[in-house]
Amino acid sequence: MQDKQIEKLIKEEKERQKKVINLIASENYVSQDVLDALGSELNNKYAEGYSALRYYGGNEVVDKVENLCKERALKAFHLDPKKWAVNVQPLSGSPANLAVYLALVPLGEKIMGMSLPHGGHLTHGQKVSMTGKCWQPVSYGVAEDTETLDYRALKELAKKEMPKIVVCGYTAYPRVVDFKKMRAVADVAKAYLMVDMSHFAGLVAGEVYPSPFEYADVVTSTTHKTLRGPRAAIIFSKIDDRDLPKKIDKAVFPGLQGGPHLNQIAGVAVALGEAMKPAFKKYAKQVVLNTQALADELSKLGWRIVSGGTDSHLCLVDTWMNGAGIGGKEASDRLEKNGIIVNKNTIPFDARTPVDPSGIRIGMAAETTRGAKEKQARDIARNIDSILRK
Ligand code: DSN
Repeated sequence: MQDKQIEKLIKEEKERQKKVINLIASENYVSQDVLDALGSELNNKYAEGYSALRYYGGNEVVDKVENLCKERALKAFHLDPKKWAVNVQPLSGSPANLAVYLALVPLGEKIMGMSLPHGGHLTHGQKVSMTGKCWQPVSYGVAEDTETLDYRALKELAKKEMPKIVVCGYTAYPRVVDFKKMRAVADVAKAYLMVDMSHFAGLVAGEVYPSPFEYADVVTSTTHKTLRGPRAAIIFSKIDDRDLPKKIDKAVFPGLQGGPHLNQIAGVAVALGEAMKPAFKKYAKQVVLNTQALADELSKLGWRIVSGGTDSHLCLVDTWMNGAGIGGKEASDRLEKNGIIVNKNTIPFDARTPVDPSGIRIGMAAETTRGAKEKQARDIARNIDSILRK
């Protein structure tokens, strides 16, 4: 690079990534092909609109890129193009979720989503997010005794509040979601069912986590977590007489965004191509095995695992344990000093604050990409234990 300052910083970050054990549940390491697509000349092209109607000339190549990405997105999740459509232009997860509400929920109406402290996401109707300011949030959480979803309680809430959309799919919920039951929750209110599968999309593609497509009206996903692609997002919508794809396309562009990032879309296409290979299925399976091994080892060492375990790529550890342990901030700071990167996280019914909560969230997607197996996962757990007990 001519720019030595930035070149040096990129090198530093590359070295940092190599040096640490990365247990951030929403991060991963992409292939060189994904990086090459991101750094390609596709970055230079403006292509506002969709391949059937663009507002700039010179789109003969980028139209093919976007169409190929859409084709692969449907294939990777085994979707019939006559029944499902996909928009691959969202710049990231938050605008993708915002686009769905903009398309389907009149301003001021109700969005029912999980509260952030219980494992939801800012864009599932939190008051501090635009989604909780422009729409009325109806918040739900997990049951106090099991720390898992209580579908009967959710149905009652939906019946009482009559939201226009029910959102499921979370950022810190280690268990599988029963999408059939969530469909029944949405049906009580005659609401849309939106599944935000950002965290577990790679596990769905790898067929180790239930697919939401049989029950959802709309599925959103970032592409950079377990799916192991560039930072971007995609929105799938059911094709029927409600015209969902058309409404969503209009909400993405011109509703929210201008020109799509074609280099990013090419990177998503590369990642989706990789996710359809048999090696990816093995990877997804290993991610879950590794996370379960790590959670099991931590539990044996005396740490409380929220909900008693995990079915996915992440687990939540109650490090505070009602004062018998240490706070989440101290835990994450101590781990970082020792080269292990996690994030502090609230646990359900947390009595502490989000800046110094009771727990940490641990994910194994990134380390599994680097080749970790169950033995390394257990070693990491023992390492974590010895650092937190110091
Ligand atoms: N910030 C992401 C996560 O870490 O889960 C979600 O957007």
